[in-house]
Amino acid sequence: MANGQQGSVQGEYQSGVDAAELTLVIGNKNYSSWSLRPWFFLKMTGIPFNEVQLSLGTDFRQQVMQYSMAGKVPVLLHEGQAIWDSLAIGEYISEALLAGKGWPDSRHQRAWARSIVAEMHSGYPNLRREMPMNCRRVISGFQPGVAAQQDIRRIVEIWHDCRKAHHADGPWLFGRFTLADAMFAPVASRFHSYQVPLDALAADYMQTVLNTPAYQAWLAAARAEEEVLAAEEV
Ligand SMILES: N[C@@H](CCC(=O)N[C@@H](CS)C(=O)NCC(=O)O)C(=O)O
Repeated sequence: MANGQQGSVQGEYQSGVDAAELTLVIGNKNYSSWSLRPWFFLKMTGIPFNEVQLSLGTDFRQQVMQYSMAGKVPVLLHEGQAIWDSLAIGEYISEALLAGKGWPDSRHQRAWARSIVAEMHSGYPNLRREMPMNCRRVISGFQPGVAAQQDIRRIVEIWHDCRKAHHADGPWLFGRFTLADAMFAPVASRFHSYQVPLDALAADYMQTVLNTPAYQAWLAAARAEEEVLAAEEV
């Protein structure tokens, strides 16, 4: 089913989950790109949840170890179990709470979506290093290095391929909103912050992500945070 150009897609995803059942542990909204992924996925699919926010700057290790021995955020807590790592959390949400609707409908599309999500999850080290997520900042005149430019070109290529194939079904990578969009949401934020020049198709997709009430709510919270992590500032 096609969605409107922007906004909520919640109506398509009925989970019946009680907010009391689900807790997502995240880091600073301004900086924690991995936290944004499951947070955005839950918000966009309308699944209610509690949030525990930790500072990546202060006593992080000590605090996060209460939730996950992996020592990183995000962590999802459900039915007495901790699920860590953004992709494992996304898979869990799709399977346990969305009856599989977190992924596209056809096997072919699911394989494609899983491929680009895996590529995102394990790739683009130069983009990550040179252009750390910093939602509230807009940096003009930033020039990515050659390797980061290569990462950017590859991501734009992925967005093009997906949007060209699925534009008739809605504004997301696979038409309707899926986990793939949540996994690429921090890239949309980075492209905006670092003012990456984009063609119309890629700019349009970036804007689809940025214009959602979910992203806007994350951004408003990021702007309200006072902590500055020097290591994340370019
Ligand atoms: N592959 C993990 C990466 C998680 C990650 O690196 N999280 C960062 C915050 S964005 C973190 O916890 N950093 C703190 C640390 O490494 O001490 C995922 O997908 O969740």
